[in-house]
Amino acid sequence: MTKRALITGITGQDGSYLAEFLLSKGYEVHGMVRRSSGSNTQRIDHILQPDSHLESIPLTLYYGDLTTLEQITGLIYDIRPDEIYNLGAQSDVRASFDMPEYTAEVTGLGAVRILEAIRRSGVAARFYQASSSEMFGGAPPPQNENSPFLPHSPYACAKVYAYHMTCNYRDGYGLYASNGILFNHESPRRGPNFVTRKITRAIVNIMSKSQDLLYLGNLDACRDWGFTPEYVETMWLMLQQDSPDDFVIGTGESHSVRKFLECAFDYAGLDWEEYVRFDPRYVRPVEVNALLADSSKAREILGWSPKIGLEELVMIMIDADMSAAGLDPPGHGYEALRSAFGSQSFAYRTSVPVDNRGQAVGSE
Ligand code: NAP
Ligand code: G4F
Repeated sequence: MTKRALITGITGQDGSYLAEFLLSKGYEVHGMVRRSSGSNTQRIDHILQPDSHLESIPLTLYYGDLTTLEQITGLIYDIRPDEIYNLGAQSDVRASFDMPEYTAEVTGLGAVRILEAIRRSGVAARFYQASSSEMFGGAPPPQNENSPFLPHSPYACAKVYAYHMTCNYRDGYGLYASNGILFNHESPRRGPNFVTRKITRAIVNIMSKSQDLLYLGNLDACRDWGFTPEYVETMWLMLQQDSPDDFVIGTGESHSVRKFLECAFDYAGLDWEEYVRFDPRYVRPVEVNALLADSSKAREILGWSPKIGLEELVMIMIDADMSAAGLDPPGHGYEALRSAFGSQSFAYRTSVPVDNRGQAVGSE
């Protein structure tokens, strides 16, 4: 029997890779999309508009918003999904300080609306909640499933609420509901305001002479940065277990923003200190200083371990941004992808070797 999955946040970085991954597994995929005055489907357009010789693709999109129950309940009744992945969120930590109420509404209450719709409908859907390492906030590294949550932002507070509600519906109503506590994960499809993509895009703009300087905030914060396509697989793995549970997912290596800068500018043959300037607007009222994942539980139970480390990640992102800008990339990122995952023919069949234009890396 074909399995059906419903994804909120399908137009985001993770949602687009997860959709590809589930399609490659033979799922019928349904995605909830916010109405927008412009286009917000760029990350999945390559799935929706495949080459004409391909068979029709079992991906259906619906308008909906996490701030209201009406569409969520309707979608769950109509689709009767086997699995629901709640990836939709106001996911920008800095912006959450400017929009605390809206962030709570979408990132916190959004999860509860779905849980409540599952409970009321009686549909036996398994639920994945996109929890975040940001919830650990001030907890000393390394962080695992037993570390305390000491949230340092409105975003993190909203995620902690959604995390606990997920556990509550699991314990109280017997729902199959799991939290993936994912550490930072990046890719060529990362939103341009997050620090990694802001840096890789700026480097390409500097090379093409359309940008002179890059303004950043705190360079001392440390993050455990992984490669997104490897992380969406863990979401699926979590929902394939006999019983629901919570898992920390990360590489087990942590680096400062400064280190990411050095690596990225080095790869492009540039000296970062010539181009980077400080702008206090990017400093947060409260910072999370150090995130480092202890993913022993996921390694043992899910059998998962990441293949891409910081240097490969930097090369993958810069190669993709250079290609998208019409520049000739050094190509070590593409080599890293090929050596880690092999080459694939069609983008939507596999989530891994795809660049930010949806092109299958390694297919000629
Ligand atoms: P993202 O690129 O910012 O995507 C967020 C998605 O949520 C987009 O599809 C967005 O739609 C949608 N969305 C925003 N507000 C919505 C609303 N009111 N109703 C319905 N949908 C809404 O985030 P991501 O990096 O893919 O992350 C996916 C999830 O994992 C998020 O919940 C994030 O908080 C969480 N997470 C991410 C990381 C990470 O490092 N990436 C780590 C831990 C947890 P538009 O495209 O229309 O904006
Ligand atoms: O790239 P960032 O904005 O990611 P952040 O805040 O760690 O949040 C991301 O990861 C979380 C998982 O831990 C997710 F839950 C969340 O949804 C999001 O995906 O910032 C990383 C670090 C911060 O310490 C920030 O202060 O980079 C520092 N930074 C320095 N200058 C900057 C900048 N961040 C941004 N976005 N822009 C800057 O100019």
